[in-house]
Amino acid sequence: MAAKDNYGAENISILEGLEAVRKRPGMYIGSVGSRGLNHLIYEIVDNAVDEHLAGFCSEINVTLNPDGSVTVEDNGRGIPTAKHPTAGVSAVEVVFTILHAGGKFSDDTYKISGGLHGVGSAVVNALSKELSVEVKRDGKVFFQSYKQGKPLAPLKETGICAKKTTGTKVTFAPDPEIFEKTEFKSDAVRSRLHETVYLNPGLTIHFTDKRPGFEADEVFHEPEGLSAYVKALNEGKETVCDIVRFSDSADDIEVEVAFQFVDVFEENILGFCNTIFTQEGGSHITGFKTKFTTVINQYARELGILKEKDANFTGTDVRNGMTAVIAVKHPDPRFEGQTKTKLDNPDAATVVANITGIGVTHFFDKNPEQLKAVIECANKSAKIRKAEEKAKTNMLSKSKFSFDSNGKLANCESRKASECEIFIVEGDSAGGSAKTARNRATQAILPIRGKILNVEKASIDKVLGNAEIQSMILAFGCGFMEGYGNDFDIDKLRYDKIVIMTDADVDGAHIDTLLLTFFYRFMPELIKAGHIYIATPPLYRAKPKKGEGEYLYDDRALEKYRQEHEGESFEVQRYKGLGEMDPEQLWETTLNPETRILKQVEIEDAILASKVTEMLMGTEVPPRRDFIYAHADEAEIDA
Ligand code: 2B7
Repeated sequence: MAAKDNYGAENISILEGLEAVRKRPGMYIGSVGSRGLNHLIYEIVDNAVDEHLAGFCSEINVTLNPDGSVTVEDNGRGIPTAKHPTAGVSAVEVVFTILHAGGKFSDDTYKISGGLHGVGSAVVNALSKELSVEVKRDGKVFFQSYKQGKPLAPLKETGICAKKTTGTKVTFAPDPEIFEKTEFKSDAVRSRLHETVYLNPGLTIHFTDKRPGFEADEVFHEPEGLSAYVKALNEGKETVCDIVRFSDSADDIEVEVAFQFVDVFEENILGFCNTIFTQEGGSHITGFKTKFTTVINQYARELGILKEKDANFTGTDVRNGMTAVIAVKHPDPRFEGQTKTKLDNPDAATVVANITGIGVTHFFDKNPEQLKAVIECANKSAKIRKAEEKAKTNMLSKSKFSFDSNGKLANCESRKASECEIFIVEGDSAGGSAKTARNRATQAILPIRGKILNVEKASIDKVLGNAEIQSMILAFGCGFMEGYGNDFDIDKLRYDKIVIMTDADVDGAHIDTLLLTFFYRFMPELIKAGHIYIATPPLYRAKPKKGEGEYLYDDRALEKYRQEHEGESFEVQRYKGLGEMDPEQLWETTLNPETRILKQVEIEDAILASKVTEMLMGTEVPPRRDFIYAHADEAEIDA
């Protein structure tokens, strides 16, 4: 303890502070898993970003070192090195050891980015096996190092440098006593750094991974800022208008907005305050949304698209297809909500609304054609919403008391959703076999007949009027059309797994595609949360004269079997459909969790299915099963 002489009452409370962080790391960084680990990097980087926001730092280097430590370096002013008037140690030491150092050295509007409001450095220090800091300032180089947050010696002058060379360099190694694993996940770090430069167009971040096997070198710099962000978010999508961008400030609140409409049926609106991602939204987002709705409705009336008797478009209508990023800087942000990521300041709503009104009007006054295209998106959404509202009232009145509208569902006995599965089975005969074969405690069977309606093509009221679709919606129990009727509630889902089970032929593939399209359009959350699966029944059963038979799931497996059994005689049975299997075989190959193969559907698969459906609208050619499967997640034995 080299710094012993300095240790008075103040220092005891410092040690207590650091100990509190080590005792409850989750309170400060969320978790001690890989997210929390990465958080250490963000805390340090955020301090450098603050220095950028203060106007003094243009470059940040982030290096993952071969020994598992991280180095973050900025070219800002360097943390002040002079003795802190009350703490009796250098300001550097205060920053790295005192939990409430936030803002002490800062100008008024300084504290702007980052999560822990200035105590990040001390938290990271407390959770590091070792940490060292080097500051260049006033033509001198200073150094101090710590172990588990405790200084090994006071800040020391170690050399000289050019007077104009200034900055801070921090190297730390996460403490394995605290973290489950101490290996950083570079993908998450890189995307966070990329996000940071979209929000700070003047900043360059250089990322280097020097760990053996992970070597990487990348420079993040986005001089186009939010426009580039929106462009990246919309990559690969068909655009409906140009990127609209505006920024201004009022009452000390800076506002920057970029948005663009694309040809998709959803909205994607991201908010930031002081470069912190506001996951739960808040006043800045509300201000933007409210004003945007008003402006579009005014335009729609002026243009006669909405007639006097027509109701206004809803907010959801006018944001159909919108991708937007709204970033504000607020001198005194307040965050509320479950994860403290909802901006609460009412003045942010007013300022964003005013600036949005001016910005949006300015753009659309000059670009009437684009305005019409955007209003057309709202119109489409409104039509669907109205049809759906009507259909929903009809449907609800028909089926209030039952969740099996036509008596086809063979439900399972358990009511514990986490252990329940529902199989959507093509055809009554396969449905019958499946009902006999299943484990009735946890497995429900819903037979559907023939080809369900093409949901891309049909209007919403027809879709919801379709008996097969009604049975599914009612069986699942969680409503539908998230974001439109606002009726969807994933917590009400009755089954953990929804398994599509169709014949291994082209018709089966077509039904898979239609079902995926339906899920994608009406219940995308089910896919995103990983509840949708496709069963893979075997195509063949091969049986040698002597010995056990074997199920083969595709042609490749059959070919392999042939090669392995060359010279032996064996029989191959080809299953043309699920109906050809007896209940026992169906159980063994497709239903039994121990032996079956399920493919979990990812949202990309469903997007693809929806595209295929769109592509095939009006044609008779069914897509090949391979086409879906080629893009499905790797097959996994689901145990
Ligand atoms: C609230 C605390 C954390 N700080 C300063 C000044 C510059 C500065 C910092 C920093 C991370 C890794 C390289 C202010 C602010 C402490 O007070 S922290 N630069 N960089 C950093 O942590 N980078 C500062 C006023 C005048 N001179 C310097």
